Amino acid sequence: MKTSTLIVTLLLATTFSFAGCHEATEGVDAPASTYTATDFAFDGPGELETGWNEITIKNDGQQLHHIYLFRLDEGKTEADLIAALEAREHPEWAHHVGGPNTAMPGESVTAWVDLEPGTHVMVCEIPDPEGTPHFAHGMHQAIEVSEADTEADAPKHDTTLSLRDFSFGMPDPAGGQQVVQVTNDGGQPHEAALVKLEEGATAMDFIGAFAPDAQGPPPGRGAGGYTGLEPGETAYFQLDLEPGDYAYICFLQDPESGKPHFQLGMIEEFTVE
Ligand SMILES: [Cu+2]
Repeated sequence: MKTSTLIVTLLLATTFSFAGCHEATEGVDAPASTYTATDFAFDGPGELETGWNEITIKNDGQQLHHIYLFRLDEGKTEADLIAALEAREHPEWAHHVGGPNTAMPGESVTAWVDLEPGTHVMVCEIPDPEGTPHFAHGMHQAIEVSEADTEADAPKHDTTLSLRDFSFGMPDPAGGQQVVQVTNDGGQPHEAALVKLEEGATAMDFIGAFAPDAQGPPPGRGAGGYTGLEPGETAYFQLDLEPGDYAYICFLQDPESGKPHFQLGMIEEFTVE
């Protein structure tokens, strides 16, 4: 490289980094909180403030875990929610706020959540090998959300994901680090559970491996995503996609048919080149 070219390159790099710097200081960065997941508990802040929050699950357990936040109507308690969830109910007074989806043991997943004031409860709905959801083993934590003086802005995003009744809408996937803006354009709460599939495996092979009579480990691994989100709401999550086959899956249940959404078509396989 000639010296003159090098100088121009350096000047351009400097200009761009100043431009990036300027944009980053325009808004308020979302405050970041980490929740450590073990088998079976969460450990993290019990108080947060309204607006965008960056929430990370750090899985120090042996099983898969996620963060699924509910905001409760006034007068309802953490015990009320756990009793309802144990009865396989998702009551009207518990609003799906979501959070970072499946983190493998030893890994972390980050999402951005827009919080409103009120009592929230964080649960893990992932089942143990016997089929009992982790919240029934005590994996839940209450979080009080109070009004912030200055609410943080939403993060910048690189791509989008639309949740619909019953499908996923997304542009052609790209590899690498990215922030996904997820919006529920449907009429029911939905989630996006991302799975990285082993070569030759389908998303249904992966789901089938969790059946009570299934043999062997599932042909894939949890790779993040976002847990249940109310219709009309938007959130964000971070991905780092290496080449391979993936699938978004929604495990939430359709109240009318009693079927999980993936059985109604809410399952989307894609390949990252
Ligand atoms: Cu769904």
